[in-house]
Amino acid sequence: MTTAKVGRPVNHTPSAASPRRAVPASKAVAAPEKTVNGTANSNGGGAKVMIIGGDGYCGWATALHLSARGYKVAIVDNMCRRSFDLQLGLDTLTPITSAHQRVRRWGEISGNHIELMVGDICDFEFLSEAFQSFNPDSVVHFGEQRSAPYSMIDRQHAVFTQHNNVIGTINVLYAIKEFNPDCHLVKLGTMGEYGTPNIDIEEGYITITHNGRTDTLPYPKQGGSFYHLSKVHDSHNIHFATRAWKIACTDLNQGVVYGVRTEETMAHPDLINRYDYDGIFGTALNRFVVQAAVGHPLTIYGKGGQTRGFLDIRDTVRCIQIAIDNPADKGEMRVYNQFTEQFSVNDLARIVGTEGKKLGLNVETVTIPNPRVEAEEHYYNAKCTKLRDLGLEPHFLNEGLIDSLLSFAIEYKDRVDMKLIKPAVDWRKSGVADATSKAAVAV
Ligand code: NAD
Ligand code: USQ
Repeated sequence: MTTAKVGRPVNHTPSAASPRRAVPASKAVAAPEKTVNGTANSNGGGAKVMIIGGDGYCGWATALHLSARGYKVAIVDNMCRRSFDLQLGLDTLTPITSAHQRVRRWGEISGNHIELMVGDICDFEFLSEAFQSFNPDSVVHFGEQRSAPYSMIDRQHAVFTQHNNVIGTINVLYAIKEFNPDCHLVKLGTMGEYGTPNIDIEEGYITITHNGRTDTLPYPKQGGSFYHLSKVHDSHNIHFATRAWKIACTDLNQGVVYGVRTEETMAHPDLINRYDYDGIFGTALNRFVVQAAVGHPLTIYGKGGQTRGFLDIRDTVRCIQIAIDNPADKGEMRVYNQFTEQFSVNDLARIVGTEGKKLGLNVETVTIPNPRVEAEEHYYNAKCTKLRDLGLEPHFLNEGLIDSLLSFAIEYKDRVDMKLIKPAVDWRKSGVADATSKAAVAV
């Protein structure tokens, strides 16, 4: 990894910041008997789960959720997400501690050791060592550049995103094949792989009859950014590898995640999760909540009819556990659509506006010329029954949840930099010149 050259996306040349060796960051602590607040159980039974991208928003919450439930967890992360903030002048709403401090504190309060391996999965030598030293039963792969706007800043960021995501995933596939052929890959895809077709969206596959013949085929993909397309390419590569090498994979096409609190991340201030609200990494509902808290009009891009699947971060962690506990068969790429409800951007603005007013906030909206190229009024009906069938009990978006999210944002509102709120990247203007400084919303 990295280089952390200011104004450039990180590259893949090893440096002192990313040791090639998969060195555990802290020594093992007591056996995983204790639970946080006494509510977790131990149904993980010591199963070994490697969480790639475990320092990120979804990954950190998942690492703690699984660790509290008796899984033996190792985090693999090269900290590039933290570098993006440094490069672009962004910051999370919440004051997050270092990855090392996080796992140390978690060990102290839970008695459960999380191994921390700092390195880049695009560096196959590092990844090989990590695989061979930890020998995972499952790998949960969150470790990608996940912002659509970041991938559209300019050519360099598009190339970085596709290189990081596609090559990283190919490396994970090779590591499983060579070192742990029985290891189940749980890969985070995205609902945005499907785009917004004028027909119902199925879970991964669609049965088509064409000229009198019928087949079940991967559902057509129409990613709306170079980021979303990196996930499409991952899905194709994984599908091929499952067939060629009999690898078992579950591809989770996740919708937009909202919320920040999980039981474990709220157990101590050092465990708090990141919360992005800026124009590059902030996602729709999380942004609207912060905007309402600081009196910024809610930024609706275009007509606001853009409809997506959404889920609470407490359901993300539970979906991952369900996927781990119900592995795909060898040679199978199982696909689940991981969201619980659909909303349009206008729906979200209405909900946040209504709840904000109850808290005495003056919530306004503003229509911003859409910086993205996307349908603003469209049909959207995506299936999401498979995870429910396996036991997911969703936390739906209700008044209580918005209320608590708003209160959370109000608690941290002094940390909000208003300059970071505006949309920072225009799909149509993405060019070949280095546009980092233009996208650096803080300048
Ligand atoms: P995040 O950016 O907060 O976390 C990703 C983590 O992966 C970061 O800690 C980063 O440092 C690490 N990483 C990236 N490239 C790496 C590499 N080459 N080697 C090692 N570590 C690397 O993102 P997130 O919001 O937690 O998303 C996690 C995954 O879930 C992503 O794959 C994303 O595409 C997917 N997803 C996220 C959402 C959402 O709303 N946040 C929705 C759908 C899907
Ligand atoms: N939007 C606004 N105003 C804003 C922010 C967003 O109107 O201030 C609109 C966007 O134009 C888009 C929709 O809200 O139509 C969703 O945008 P987003 O930024 O919340 O989500 P997106 O860019 O699609 O990406 C996020 C995560 C990504 C994940 C994806 C899931 O960053 O990692 O893959 O959600 S999905 O959208 O289902 O593909």
